[in-house]
Amino acid sequence: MDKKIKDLIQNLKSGKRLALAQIITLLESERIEDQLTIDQVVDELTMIASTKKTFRLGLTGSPGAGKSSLIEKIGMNFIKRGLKVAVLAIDPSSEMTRGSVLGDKTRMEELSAQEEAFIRPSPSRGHLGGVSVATHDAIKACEVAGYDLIIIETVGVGQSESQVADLVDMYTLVALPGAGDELQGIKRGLLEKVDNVIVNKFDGETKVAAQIAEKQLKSSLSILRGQDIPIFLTSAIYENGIQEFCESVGLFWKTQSEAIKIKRQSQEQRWVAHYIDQFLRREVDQIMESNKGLAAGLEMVKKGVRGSRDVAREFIVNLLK
Ligand SMILES: Nc1nc2c(ncn2[C@@H]2O[C@H](COP(=O)(O)OP(=O)(O)OP(=O)(O)O)[C@@H](O)[C@H]2O)c(=O)[nH]1
Ligand SMILES: [Mg+2]
Repeated sequence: MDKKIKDLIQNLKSGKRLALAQIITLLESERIEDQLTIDQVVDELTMIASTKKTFRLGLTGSPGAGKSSLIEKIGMNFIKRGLKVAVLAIDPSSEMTRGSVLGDKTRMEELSAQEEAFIRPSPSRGHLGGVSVATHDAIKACEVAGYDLIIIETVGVGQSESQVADLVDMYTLVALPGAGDELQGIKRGLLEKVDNVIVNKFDGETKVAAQIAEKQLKSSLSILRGQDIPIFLTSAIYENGIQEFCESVGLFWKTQSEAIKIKRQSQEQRWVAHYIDQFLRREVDQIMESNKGLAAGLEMVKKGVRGSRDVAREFIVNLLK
């Protein structure tokens, strides 16, 4: 490891924000020449992070459900308990423009002004439907930098739910008032994975609809899971229900450290497969760019003389030879 990186890790350990931002940028790098360094950095971060009693909370829900508004309140709640809070917001729409970054900052205005808070929007890249492996690594960087509570915000799209579930100690669905789970586009896969649900916007005109959503989700969850999944009715605007949710996070964090440890161990094992997915994809993309056989195949697809499936399969067969 070169001296620059060693110094960076040293600064990270002493809690310097700039070092944290720089390390996360490195972890997000897709440059081939950075990958070996990233592997070494992540190994080191993993070792240091494993000694910390942190908590990783994931909030997933449709755009506009109120995730950022809730995180603002949840974050402030834990900062008032004397803890440090990091927020990693994964935004699929921000890939090109980093569009809603500003939106997120204004939704988390009070939190982002705190000395004890770190907020990092990351564009989702790659092919994993919203979460990149960099997020898994970035959590550890936040922990090494001394953050106690790490909150991950994701929009539950694509295939990302199992990956998000593998990132966090507690996985929370943020649902909107009104329509049942089908109409809200909440996927079965997500309902199967979450540890609890927040029905937000339990206020004003949407108050009654929130209660209806709670009832519907309760019955869907009991059929699907055969066990009680806690549901919280909240208003991020009026700060209702937030305290109860934070209490339950705090209780779980405090009393379930052994269960959390075991959960993280099996998550870490599953990350081997997630990393393989990502690494393979990256290698294959590279090969695809310069592969003559594939280029010829693509030409034939264009002329309509060969099928696309056929060309794809031939490419893979040749690759694995
Ligand atoms: N009435 C009401 N509005 C809320 C509540 N929470 C959030 N909102 C509003 O809902 C809109 C979306 O809130 P955000 O916190 O940005 O939602 P989000 O889930 O983070 O949205 P994305 O990041 O775009 O996916 C904003 O206009 C908020 O002011 C709530 O509890 N009650
Ligand atoms: Mg948001």
